[in-house]
Amino acid sequence: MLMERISELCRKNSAYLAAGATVVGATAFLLKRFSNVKNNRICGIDYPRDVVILHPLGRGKTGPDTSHFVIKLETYLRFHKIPYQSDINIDNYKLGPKKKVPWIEYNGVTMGDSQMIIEFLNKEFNVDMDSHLTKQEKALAWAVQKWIEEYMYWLSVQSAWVLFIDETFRDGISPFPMEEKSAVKKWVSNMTYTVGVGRHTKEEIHEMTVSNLRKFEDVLGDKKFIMGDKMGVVDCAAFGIISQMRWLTPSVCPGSRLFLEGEIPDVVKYLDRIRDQYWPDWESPIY
Ligand SMILES: N[C@@H](CCC(=O)N[C@@H](CS)C(=O)NCC(=O)O)C(=O)O
Repeated sequence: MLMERISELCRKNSAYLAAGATVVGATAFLLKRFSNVKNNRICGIDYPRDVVILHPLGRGKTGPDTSHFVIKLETYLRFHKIPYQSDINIDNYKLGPKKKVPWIEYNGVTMGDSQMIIEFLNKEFNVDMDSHLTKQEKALAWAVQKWIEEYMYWLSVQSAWVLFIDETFRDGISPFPMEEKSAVKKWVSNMTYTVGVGRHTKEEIHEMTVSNLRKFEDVLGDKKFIMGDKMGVVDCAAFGIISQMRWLTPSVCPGSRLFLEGEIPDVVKYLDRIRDQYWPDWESPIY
């Protein structure tokens, strides 16, 4: 009886129902369009032209950013004196096109991944930090860079953000509030487990960290930079990762102890050289 009544009502009011459905659909479409427009920042309105807008992670007490790859990119920007502004937001890693930091906006282009950004800016600004290298030297520099970025990076992350996370938060190295410590540990542990480094014991990680830092000391020797007298992109990457191991990792970490106890003097001189030249504001960056 009730069903019959409902279908009769529907038949009589089918035109109204169709119109209602159209209005609901159109509203949903417009809302979606509107929210997309809001997310798409417009160059010249939401941010200035001809300036790289850098989206970093966040400051630690002992260094300008807690992301290795932000420091890599910023060192490159400073080397070439490319004008940039940092847009600090602790959620930046969720907002960028690759859901990682760093990411940039430049004259209408939004881009993630430090290496892709460097290659893009090389073209935009007609610069090339590696122009002094031969083809073979470029390939060797790339191999060293990937060792540091894809292996030492994860050892560094596992140490600072899993094994010594209590000290990382206690010592003010973390830009995240204390109440987020457990969530951050869980998030990072999931990543390092997936990558593989998170499956090693604490002792194994310490041993790998120490032995890789010593190998980096051997690669450097008494050279000013990794490939000789001139700085290249590989040095921006190495500085990004190894500066975190020295200045943004708790001093109880066996890797940090190597720096403090004078065991890797060439690495110390190398980091000091780059910091003194490009990061006079390391302790309190002028953003
Ligand atoms: N290959 C990327 C790596 C960037 C990266 O791993 N960034 C980390 C911070 S150092 C990040 O955003 N992690 C957040 C996540 O993976 O969810 C690049 O060179 O930019």
